[in-house]
Amino acid sequence: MSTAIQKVEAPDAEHLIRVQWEDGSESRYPCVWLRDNCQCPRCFLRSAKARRLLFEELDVDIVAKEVTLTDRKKISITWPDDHTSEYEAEWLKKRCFSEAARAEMREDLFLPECQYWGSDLQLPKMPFEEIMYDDESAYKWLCTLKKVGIVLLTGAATRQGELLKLGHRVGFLRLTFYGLTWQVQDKADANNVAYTPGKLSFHTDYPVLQNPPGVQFLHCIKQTDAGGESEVVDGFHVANKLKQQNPEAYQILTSTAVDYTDVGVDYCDFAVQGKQRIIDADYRGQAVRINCNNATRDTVFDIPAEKVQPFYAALKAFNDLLNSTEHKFTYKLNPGDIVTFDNWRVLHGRQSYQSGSEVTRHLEGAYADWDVVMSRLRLLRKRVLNRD
Ligand code: OGA
Ligand code: NM2
Ligand code: ZN
Ligand code: ZN
Repeated sequence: MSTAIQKVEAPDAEHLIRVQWEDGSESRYPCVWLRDNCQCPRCFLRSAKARRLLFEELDVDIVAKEVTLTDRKKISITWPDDHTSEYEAEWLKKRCFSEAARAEMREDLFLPECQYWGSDLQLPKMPFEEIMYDDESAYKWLCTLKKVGIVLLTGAATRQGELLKLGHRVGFLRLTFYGLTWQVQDKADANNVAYTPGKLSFHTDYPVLQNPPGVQFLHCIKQTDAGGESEVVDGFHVANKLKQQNPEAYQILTSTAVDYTDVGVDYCDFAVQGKQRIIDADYRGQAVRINCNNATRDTVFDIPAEKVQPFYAALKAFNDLLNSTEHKFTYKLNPGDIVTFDNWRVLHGRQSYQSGSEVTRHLEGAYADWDVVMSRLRLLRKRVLNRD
């Protein structure tokens, strides 16, 4: 990287420093930000990579007293109280406030790139064993999971416990009222509709929670011959379509708080209540999380009576799009498969199957948080690409 500094100046009338790079481009850094981010041991705790400087100690109107170019790789600033700060060229360059530099940093940190899909999905597949011992494969797994929203891992053992291993691989699993891992099979007195042989229409898991699990793992241990097929659909892609085709429905689903409920006993007893919008959108109106589960949507519905039917009509419009053959992808899990998917984006479902006296179908499931998964992705990238 050519990050040598040509010139640095602190124009009198401005509360910022101008850095001119070797290639002729210029970056501007506000003085208050520079003082706030002084990297000296008094202001910054290296061992924690965290700020020691207290906000109370920061003068938000501060202006540099003197700025010097130490060598072409470092600048030095003296503040009015004679405290001095040094900043390296490369460090500054990464933190440039230009739109382009910020976009680059944003993409690097959060990998926002999204590859939409419909029934044409080429379901990404990777051997479970490979991602378990090979860092490059694990990195590729998590990048694809982030970008496409779904990856099938194949060749796991056909017994319980594989998801605990996968949990260790990423860091740790998310404990919920259904346990650290949970068994999807036909159960007597099922405490969840998932634990019956019935059809599960498109849903996301656990929208009753304030922070629904970001990532879901489903490990097929036993599969029934007839029925039990899986379905997935790209919720963000379909939300975009709804926004185009039926903006009124989109407006309703992105603004109406829906009541969810989950009451029962499993890992311990629980009585959970929550409110979520079916489609969570960001400031631009772009969907960032789908919260949709028909089974746990509460009978209590805390909206005015006249808004109820329009809400149902909007949800039907969304549900119709989810189920259109153009959008949904159908496949069947085989014993040893682990489907890993973005539970904030991908809605999943399954066909019904025959109940019997024996267990004919058994999946083990688990959740992880996106914070944990993205953390592992960044660490794997650093190791694989030998960066930072
Ligand atoms: C679930 C679920 C899918 C399946 O347990 O929430 O969606 O194939 N299961 O049984
Ligand atoms: N299970 C699979 O929101 C939900 O109730 C989804 C959760 C029971 C852990 C199902
Ligand atoms: Zn300092
Ligand atoms: Zn589910």
